[in-house]
Amino acid sequence: MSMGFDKETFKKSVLFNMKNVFRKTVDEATKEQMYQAVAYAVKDVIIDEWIATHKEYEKQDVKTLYYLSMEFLMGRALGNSIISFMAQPDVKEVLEELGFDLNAIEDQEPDPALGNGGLGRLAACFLDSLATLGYPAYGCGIRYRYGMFKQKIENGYQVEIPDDWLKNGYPFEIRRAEYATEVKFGGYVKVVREDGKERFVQEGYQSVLAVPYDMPIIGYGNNVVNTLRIWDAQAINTFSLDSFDKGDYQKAVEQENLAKTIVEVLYPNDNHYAGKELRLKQQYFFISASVQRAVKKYMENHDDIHKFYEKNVFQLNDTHPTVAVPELMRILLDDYGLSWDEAWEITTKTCAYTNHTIMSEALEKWPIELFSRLLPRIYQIVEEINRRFQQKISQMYPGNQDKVRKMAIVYDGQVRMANLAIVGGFSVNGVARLHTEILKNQELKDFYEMMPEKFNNKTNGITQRRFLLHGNPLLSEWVTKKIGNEWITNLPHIHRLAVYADDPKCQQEFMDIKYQNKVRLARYIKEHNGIEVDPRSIFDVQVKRLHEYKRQLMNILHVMYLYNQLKDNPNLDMVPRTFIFGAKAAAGYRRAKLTIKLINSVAEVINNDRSIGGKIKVVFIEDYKVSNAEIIFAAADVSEQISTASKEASGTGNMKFMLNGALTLGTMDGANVEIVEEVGAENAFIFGLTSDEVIRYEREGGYDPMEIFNNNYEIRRVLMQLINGYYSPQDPELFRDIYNSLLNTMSSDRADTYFILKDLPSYGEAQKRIDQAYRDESWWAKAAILNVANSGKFTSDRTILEYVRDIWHLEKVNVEL
Ligand code: B1N
Repeated sequence: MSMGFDKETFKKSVLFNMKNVFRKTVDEATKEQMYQAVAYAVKDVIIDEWIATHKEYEKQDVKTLYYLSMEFLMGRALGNSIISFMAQPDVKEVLEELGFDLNAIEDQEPDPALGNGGLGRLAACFLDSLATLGYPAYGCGIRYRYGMFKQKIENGYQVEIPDDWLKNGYPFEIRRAEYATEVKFGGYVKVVREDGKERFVQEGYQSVLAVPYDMPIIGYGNNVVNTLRIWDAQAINTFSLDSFDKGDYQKAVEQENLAKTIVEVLYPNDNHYAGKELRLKQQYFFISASVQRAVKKYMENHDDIHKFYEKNVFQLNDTHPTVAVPELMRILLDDYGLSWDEAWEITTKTCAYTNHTIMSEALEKWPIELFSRLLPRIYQIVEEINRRFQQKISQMYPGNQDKVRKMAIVYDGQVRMANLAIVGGFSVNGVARLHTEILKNQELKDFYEMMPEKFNNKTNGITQRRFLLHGNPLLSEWVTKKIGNEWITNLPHIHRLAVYADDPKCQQEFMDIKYQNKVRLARYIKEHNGIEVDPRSIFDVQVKRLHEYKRQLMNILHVMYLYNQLKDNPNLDMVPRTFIFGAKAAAGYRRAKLTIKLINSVAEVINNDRSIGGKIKVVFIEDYKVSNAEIIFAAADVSEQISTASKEASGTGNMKFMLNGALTLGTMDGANVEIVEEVGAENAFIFGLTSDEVIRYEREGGYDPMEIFNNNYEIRRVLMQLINGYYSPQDPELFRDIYNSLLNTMSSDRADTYFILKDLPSYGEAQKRIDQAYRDESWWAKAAILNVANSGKFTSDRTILEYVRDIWHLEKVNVEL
């Protein structure tokens, strides 16, 4: 049991909060009030460790990581905090004594969703691992007033509801007004001459006050509490309505509006760059505040700014925080008066960049006009970085304009953020082995040839504390009973389960747990979707953001095909299957939204057709998010990881399924490659084009989906059902765009951009293999247990240790209370 926690004190604290905050006794309290009272009691326990941790950091003068990210998809804090104190049984008891159920209380917490998908959730897993391993780190981000929208399904369509997560206050955050700092936008740069030296000052700007809120990040059982610091924006000067100066009044109103809009909402795009001015404002806002604060904090205890990089490292979570490079330069040049070379050395020794995608539509490129208008001084610095870099290119490759064209930071009227991030830092990493190889050999080939020493791979990972210990208590207890609890902080230890994979009794126990978890999910689906599903059927799950490259469309086309087979032959011998989908589509992504409608239309027809004897069910789970994800992973038999090879940088859902004993049905893409390597190809279902084949088709052409359409009757039949009203009798044209996207060259550069028809036959065969394999329960149980047993590599603890070893060079800290 953990140091800071005492059951009786905790109970008193809950009762005290109930009285003080709500003026209520426990028997009158609502669940929501109970949640608040418990959350504040938990914060009480945290706070001493939080203070102690930072005292220790200061005492040891540690090197600190700043993980700069536009997104942190934290999920609920209460349950995880309690687990981190190893106080879960006690808290459960206290609540039962007070007449409440811990699960129901946890359910009251809003799910802080300050992120879109994998990239934001990865940031959250990294913070969990950093604290658990005892490394000094801050997460730095934005306190969006509205997080990821809540999804409702109405008449089969996605409807977006604002996520007002701060409505009732958030008990775990602390406002730190003392660290508020000004961030400036617009205006112009004036050159001032002072004793023979030039100084650059920004004038005529608008500014906002960045005010940080801190959230505790609790290490597992080690007294370490790190900080997620998210910035709110406030107007800098309250203005008076009777202001004489019209200009001042106008400016004050504008600044007030700027502050309000800047942190208003998370852009709900995953793997897509929209190029909106407000987005660049958001980026500079939180970066300027974070970098200013980091420099100030360092200078409070050090006198030599030249050694800044010895105590600080900035990790850029994709290109979104790349203005950190010119912002650090600005501070060093303009505020500390360093020379360009001095400032450049410090900056490039401080910054490191992670690339998360090669999708070209995600590449951030800002028009010079916008960039220089919004950030005039920053733009000057970017131009100078570019000028010097182009000079270097010309020295290395004399007369080679092609190299300049490809690698320049400012080119063709645009600022290219990836190029800036590569040039401005000392490390560039991809997020899975295959992804990094593609970066080195294709996307970033020229940079790799010029500076190979910067490039490295860090295969993603996930935290087993949330996705097994918290999300799947039954399996978690079973694992601990078999092999002890070391896996909680040392996941490779879970390999000890492998010896049980062949044991019939263990197989039975495992399958019973899976069954109970399926019952739990079935209950959730009944409650939230009103659909009855059979927990004895195969739960075949695809949950992730909706994107064409992730190919939810291929999944549903296969369901349509299966349904046709069943209609032809109602006696078809197949294991009953429940196809489960969960996905949010970016609000402006038409085709993705239409795909959701298609899935729901197919579900509507199939689920209501009694002639197929319930052999297929299709469920679209509304509002897929971290909290229900935990329930979904625990219940899955089949994990759909079916992106077009080369397109999914890593994937992390794939790892969460594996950890919970689902078998992967996937392409050789992203981290699937490494998953299969760990678990063995015989314990997964692999199909489809390889990344080399995809890349060759993309380069050389030679893929014609129409040929498949003409020659494959079953595929043709399914595609015709998209345009003959089979699933949309009131509007036969409804799915025409999807049909066109697969066959019609006019609708995109190349029909079937993501090789869906090409991979469909081999996908269907892999699905058949699954149907056969599931009939042998012992085989299936063995393969599932082996998936759990071989998931050790995919803990984010391993990923963090690699970042520390190769990039960050942090020292582990012990915190004694
Ligand atoms: O990052 C994850 C990977 O596991 C996924 O494969 C990858 O798709 C995801 C712009 C992104 N890449 N790029 C984004 C998100 C928001 C945005 O505005 C791009 N997300 C990923 C973690 O490495």
